[in-house]
Amino acid sequence: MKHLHSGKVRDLYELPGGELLMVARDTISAFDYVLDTPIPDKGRILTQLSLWWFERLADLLPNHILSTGLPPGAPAEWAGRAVVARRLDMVPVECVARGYLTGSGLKEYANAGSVCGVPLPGGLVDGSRLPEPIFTPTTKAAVGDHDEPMTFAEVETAVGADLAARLRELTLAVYGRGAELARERGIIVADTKIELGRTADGELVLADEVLTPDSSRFWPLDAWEPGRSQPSFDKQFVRDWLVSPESGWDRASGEAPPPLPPEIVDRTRAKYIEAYERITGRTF
Ligand code: Q0Q
Repeated sequence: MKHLHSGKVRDLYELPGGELLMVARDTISAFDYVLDTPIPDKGRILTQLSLWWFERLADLLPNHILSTGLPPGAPAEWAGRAVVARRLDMVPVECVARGYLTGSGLKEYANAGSVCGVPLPGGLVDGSRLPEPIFTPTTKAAVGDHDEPMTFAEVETAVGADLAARLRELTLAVYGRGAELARERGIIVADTKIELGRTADGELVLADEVLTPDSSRFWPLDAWEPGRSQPSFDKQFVRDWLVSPESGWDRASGEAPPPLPPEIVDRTRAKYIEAYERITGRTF
């Protein structure tokens, strides 16, 4: 099969019939580095979580999944973390919805009192829940560049008013469904990024992965406290260890982080399993 693209934690291939094969790796990224130490089963756990969400979102919109079985020629070790997807004409906009203010959105808000041109009330702090979820699209930056925020008017210029309205509507619907269900199970989905593509006859289809800790910020609900940085449901053990004296890593040095100790790997794997089992009600 032909290798098309490698992301931080996933690879994309083209199959002989023209379909795509998306393979999730066990790698984890932190502080904008892809760490050397894999988290065993992370790729499989997040692929299965994403497939569970695709099923639950099917009444809102179709998805790109054609098969979850391994195609001929694919290595057996990819079982459970590779999906065959139909090739779509991807919309040139990162479709992001935010229910909480943090990260780049918080920075924009601090400067302008708005995010992607959407005005917000005063007095919001890091981790504040927004009065209602907002659509905060960005450009699809080239590898190594940063995605730039887009106003809704800029999205309309890029893809036309009708499609822009559909992107906002679907992004907010997917986020709303996911955030509500996850919250009932003790997990805040603070924000999420979805990828939408179009078929030859113009149908909008949900692609990529959906509502995973890699495409979204997952926070433990019981630790939520606006006014400071929220702990990550899945990455906090890694972050805390990397910035602790124990790691010997100096983040300001610009050097890549050191390998993770087995205990941090194990506890992080357990968090991915916990997120999967809480949300899906299934045992991994
Ligand atoms: C497509 N990606 C993401 C990516 C690196 C995934 C292109 N059904 C599709 C999909 C999907 N999904 C894509 N293109 C056409 N049809 C998805 C960003 C990047 C690894 C995996 N890039």
